[in-house]
Amino acid sequence: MVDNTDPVFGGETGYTTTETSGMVLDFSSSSDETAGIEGFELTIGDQTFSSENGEFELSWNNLMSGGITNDGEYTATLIITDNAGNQTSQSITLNVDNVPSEVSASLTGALSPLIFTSPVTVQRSASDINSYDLPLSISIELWNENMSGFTVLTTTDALTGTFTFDVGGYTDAENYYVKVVVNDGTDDANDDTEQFAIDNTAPQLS
Ligand SMILES: [Ca+2]
Ligand SMILES: [Ca+2]
Ligand SMILES: [Ca+2]
Repeated sequence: MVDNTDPVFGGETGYTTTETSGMVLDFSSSSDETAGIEGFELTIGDQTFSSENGEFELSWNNLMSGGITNDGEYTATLIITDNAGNQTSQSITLNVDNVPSEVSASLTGALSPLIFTSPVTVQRSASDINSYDLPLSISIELWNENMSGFTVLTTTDALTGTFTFDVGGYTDAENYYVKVVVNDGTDDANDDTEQFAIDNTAPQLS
């Protein structure tokens, strides 16, 4: 039997997953007319995975062993070999989406629970499932009525803690907001917002 013809690639050339999740790649629709396909090899970074039927079920640990440790676009190389030794090479794109950080915030003030005078304390707790995204950048913002503008009260990279600020100079209003924004260095910032009222006016005698 003479077979000088390369195998024909079949399947998708791009795959997407999220950080910490695995990925299933399927090239089983590849074909070789004469000799038939002997096997498939997929190389990610310096790691090579083998498959007889063209299906690769890769865990996150498998992907990490090939150097994929964060969100981004990566390139892998698939080589299909037929039983006569002919080979076809195909570039495969692996997209990894970021997992946004988590954050929660709570407020306490002198007239808790909702109407505050100074001092106001913001308690925060932030986390990210991907340890390589740390340290997170955390911003504590004070938004005015109807969320039409804000001031950054402080920034930090400490995941948990409290921040206290003074509202003595602010105009009384029912709808101020504290927004705690957490960013893991990607576009996927996350936040938690708490509404509160400021009352700096003493009761009037009538
Ligand atoms: Ca062939
Ligand atoms: Ca990430
Ligand atoms: Ca993340």
